[in-house]
Amino acid sequence: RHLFWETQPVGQFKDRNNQDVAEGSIEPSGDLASVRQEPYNLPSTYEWSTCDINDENTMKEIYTLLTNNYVEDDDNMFRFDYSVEFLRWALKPPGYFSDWHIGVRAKGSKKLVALITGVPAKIRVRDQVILMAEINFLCVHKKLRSKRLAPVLIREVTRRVHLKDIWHAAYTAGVVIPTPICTCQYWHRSLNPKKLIDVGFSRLAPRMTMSRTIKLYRLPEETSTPGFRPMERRDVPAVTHLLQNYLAQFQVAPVLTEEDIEYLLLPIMNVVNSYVVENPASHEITDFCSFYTLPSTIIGNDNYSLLKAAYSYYNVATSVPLLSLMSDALIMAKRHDYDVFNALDIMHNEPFLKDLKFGPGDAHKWELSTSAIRLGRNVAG
Ligand code: YNC
Ligand code: MG
Repeated sequence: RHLFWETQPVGQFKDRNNQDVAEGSIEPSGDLASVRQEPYNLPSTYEWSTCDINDENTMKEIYTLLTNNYVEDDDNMFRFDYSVEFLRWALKPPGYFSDWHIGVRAKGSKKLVALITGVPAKIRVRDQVILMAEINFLCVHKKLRSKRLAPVLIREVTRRVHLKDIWHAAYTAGVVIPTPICTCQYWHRSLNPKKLIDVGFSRLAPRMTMSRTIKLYRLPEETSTPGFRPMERRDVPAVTHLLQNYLAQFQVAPVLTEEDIEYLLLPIMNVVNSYVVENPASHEITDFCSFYTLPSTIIGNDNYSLLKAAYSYYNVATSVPLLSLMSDALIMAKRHDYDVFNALDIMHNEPFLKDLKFGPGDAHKWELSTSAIRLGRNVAG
């Protein structure tokens, strides 16, 4: 039973195989005038606090809450350690709303104890483009878990999304909640196998020595694609074009403008790395790859405290095989001293994962869900 989720306008498990339940919006788009005007009630010793993410101190408070209380792997060995710069990047996309950055504080100490955030995004679902909220960074302090605070946070962000006349949302979770439209799995490519083995992220394979393992994962120093270089502002129109064409083939995908691409993909040190392939003769931009930086705290290890991880973001290959482009991305990540390169088995990633020596993660799967929208079962990411 999901006592909270059963009350929400999301696909319900009981309808999963019911052919009579039509695809599309679950509720008709709401009536702005009927949206509740007051915030939902919190337990009496807590209060709502809209987080001003332009304020350095508030950003540090968010950072501290997440770095100590956010997502861990199933064995509680690693915990996401989003940097302040990354959080700023994730929370301030074009058109963001300040009042979708929702904190909960203890009334007495004013300590930040919970968070939920939303940012606006245009998402195409088959042939319909829908303005949605992307919900992320739901976090309740470890000492306040299992007190049904999460449903209050979710109701409150829903109310504030509705107040902007937006009636749909997209989000991912490492737990199964009613009802995913897509499930995917992380794959990991060792860049620094010795450290990964030392900290327990990976294990030495049977009959493998450390030195053979290091040799197995060794990468060339130099990228292989002629014209491969970091993306610059002047590349934005070409990259937008490449990416829009690429995303058009998927059943669910964001709709990205030049303004979005400039914001999301122009390199920011230790946040996002992006590379283009510029044809040496024609100067045309033919290919593009990118990754973002999300380190994890290594919990309780005497020798290492941080796992430096790169996560595959958007990649579009037209002039070279995707495999070569991704190999160059791995080389850049290695050169920047990342320990591991992660990718999900979505978009066109699956074919290159095995060839480039990625291994499947044993960590939980991430489920993409939508709120207020129902999809048939034959939708693929
Ligand atoms: C979760 N991750 O099932 P039921 S992902 C959604 N996403 O409800 P309590 C979740 N719901 O089953 P706790 C969830 N985890 O009874 C749990 N739930 O119907 C549901 N972890 O609440 C759960 N961050 O407060 C149950 O649980 C109810 O104290 C139980 O708090 C949960 O950001 C949590 O993994 C996750 O900080 C806050 O465990 C806490 O355990 C925690 O008793 C570590 O809650 C960090 C972590 C989640 C990362 C993420 C996306 C969140 C999406 C939220 C849904 C958005 C809906 C759309 C809203 C806008 C709509 C419009 C228009
Ligand atoms: Mg709770």
